Amino acid sequence: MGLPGVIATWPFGGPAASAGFQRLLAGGSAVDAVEVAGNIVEMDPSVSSVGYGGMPNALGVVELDAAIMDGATHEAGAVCAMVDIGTPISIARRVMERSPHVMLAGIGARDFALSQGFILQSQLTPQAQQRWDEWRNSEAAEAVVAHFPTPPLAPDNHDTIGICALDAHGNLAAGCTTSGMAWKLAGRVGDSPIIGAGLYVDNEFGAAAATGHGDEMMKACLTYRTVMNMAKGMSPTEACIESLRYLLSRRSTFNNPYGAAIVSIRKDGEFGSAATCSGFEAPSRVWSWAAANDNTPNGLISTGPYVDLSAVYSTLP
Ligand code: SD4
Repeated sequence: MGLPGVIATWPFGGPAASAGFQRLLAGGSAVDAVEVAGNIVEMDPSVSSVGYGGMPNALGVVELDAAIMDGATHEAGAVCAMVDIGTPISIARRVMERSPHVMLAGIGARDFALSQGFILQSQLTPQAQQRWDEWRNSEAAEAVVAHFPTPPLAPDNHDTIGICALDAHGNLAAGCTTSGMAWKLAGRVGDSPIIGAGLYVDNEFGAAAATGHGDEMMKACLTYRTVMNMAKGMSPTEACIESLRYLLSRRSTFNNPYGAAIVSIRKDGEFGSAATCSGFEAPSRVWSWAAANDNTPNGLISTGPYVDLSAVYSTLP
């Protein structure tokens, strides 16, 4: 059995990983740890890409995506394009545990959350409203409305908290929660709530979660591939790198600095991570992730590694 721990994407994953690890120390399961880690970021209005405080879509509506997967049971739950309900990863967990389905969308997700005792609460903060107002009055917004190109990105207008946890019983779990790409078309759903794309776990081998340009990433089933790479014997970091090399080989138009990144944890508790590039829409922005275990209980933030672009496959090995 491995060393319990939690890994999460981005610097805001630091407090999340730490809170998740505390939950593991208190006897919580890997699923509990993933949920509490997600909730911390979802409820933080200063994080402009997850939950309350997330950036809205092109119509000014905050649509949230989230999913959770339990390695012990191989069950999964997800919500997508959900409006006016907070803590979406908790709704995803309810879908997993209290419905016969895996994913609920839009109004159905919201009504299910209400039936579970959650309350209606706008997820649009005044700051996010102001950012949307500024965007809506820009030429870029006209282009989105008129031509539907990929919406312009800025360093703080997208990012997902992806989380993987291993508990003291040796069970794994993974989760993702996000407001998706800012200014996305209404109804757009990214990779984050899709099992095998934004997150995946196989209790025998490991767990993985992803962040980045979901419209591209979900075409390569990145996290399924990462876990299967660990099953083949790769280290968690090698497994992430191989998946991203696959993405880059199959999506030759995948445009760095639109980035993609993965975090992973193996059955023995070893952490791994990789990204396609530094930058992620801002030259100075580096790929960062956070991990917490007995050695780093407060969540240590690390950076990189990056895929060696000269080693991207021309044909698969
Ligand atoms: C999405 N993957 O909705 C998410 C956004 C993200 O870094 O993680 N951006 O496509």
